[in-house]
Amino acid sequence: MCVRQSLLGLPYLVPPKGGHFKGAPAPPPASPQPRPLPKVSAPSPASREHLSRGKPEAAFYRNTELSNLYLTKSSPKSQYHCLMYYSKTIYFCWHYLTDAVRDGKNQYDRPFGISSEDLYGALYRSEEEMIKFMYFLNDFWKMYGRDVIGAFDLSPFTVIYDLGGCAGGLAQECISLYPNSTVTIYDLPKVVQVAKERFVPPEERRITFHEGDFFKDPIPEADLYILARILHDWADDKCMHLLTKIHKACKPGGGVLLVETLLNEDKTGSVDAQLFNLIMLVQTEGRVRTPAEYSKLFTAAGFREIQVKKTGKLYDAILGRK
Ligand code: SAM
Ligand code: ASE
Repeated sequence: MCVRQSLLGLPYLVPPKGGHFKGAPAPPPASPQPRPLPKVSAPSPASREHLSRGKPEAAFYRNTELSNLYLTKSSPKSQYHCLMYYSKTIYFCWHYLTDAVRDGKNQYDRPFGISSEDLYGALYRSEEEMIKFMYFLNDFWKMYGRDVIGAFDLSPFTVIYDLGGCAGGLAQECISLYPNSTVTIYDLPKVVQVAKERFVPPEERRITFHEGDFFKDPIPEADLYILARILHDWADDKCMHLLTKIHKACKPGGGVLLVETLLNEDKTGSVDAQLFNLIMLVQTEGRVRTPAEYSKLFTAAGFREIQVKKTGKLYDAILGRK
């Protein structure tokens, strides 16, 4: 059997040559006649007893190690929330992909009957949706958090703000990799409340919170600002507004760490990057960009020494200095 990377980075299992998984019944030979469906019945009490005596090979279907790792809710690497958000929320926007391409804008009015004038008002149309989004985004950092936080040596930066830090998955990675750092999660008040209640344990003294709107409210001084999956939500003018504010607030010698999926310079890219670009079209005001497009925004806001690190995984990192 072989394991491949799927779309969106999740591993999936491919049957071995010959076409079926070990332990599963061999598929019937191809037949031109439709075959009657086999009757399916629950295992008899005797066979259940047999299974519970620890002979799982008697079952046709069971979790593989990979399924146990990524698909069970209790696993620390669980991707459960990610899959649920794709199927229960994003999928409804995809119904209107044609309209999104025609209109060149996101689709909240058609499936949900709400205006997207305030993007996060639409994404967080109920507290339940907001919490689902927070769990969804946090699942990614169980897989890729270490790669992006370790892409550059961030140890010289000790006072760090994670702007739009959400549920804090990256903040947790950051304090665990850099023992002298403290990270403040800056996000909208209702997001900060849920992050405190559900995601970040109160005894974690190196993670603090700041409630605010990064477009309207002041941004405090820091050595490093993390912008993970923020700029892809917005058109260039809003990105410029935010980056310019950050540049003003940043200590001299400080910087910005951008974490995003990147397209190639010629706008080709991995299937994941192309799919994310379409998701950004149906769900946000932004898009997936190339390293040169981000470098241009950074430079225009006053940042210099811009370095791009491709991680080879779903998300890459760009560091700019003041
Ligand atoms: N950085 C996190 C990550 O990568 O998992 C979350 C990324 S999420 C796509 C965007 C985040 O920005 C959300 O947590 C959202 O609440 C926050 N956000 C959106 N608009 C904001 C604003 N005006 N001020 C502060 N935070 C905002
Ligand atoms: C957002 C990120 C996502 C807004 C809506 C979204 C994702 C799915 N829907 O900021 C996550 C995956 N996409 C990217 C580009 O990382």
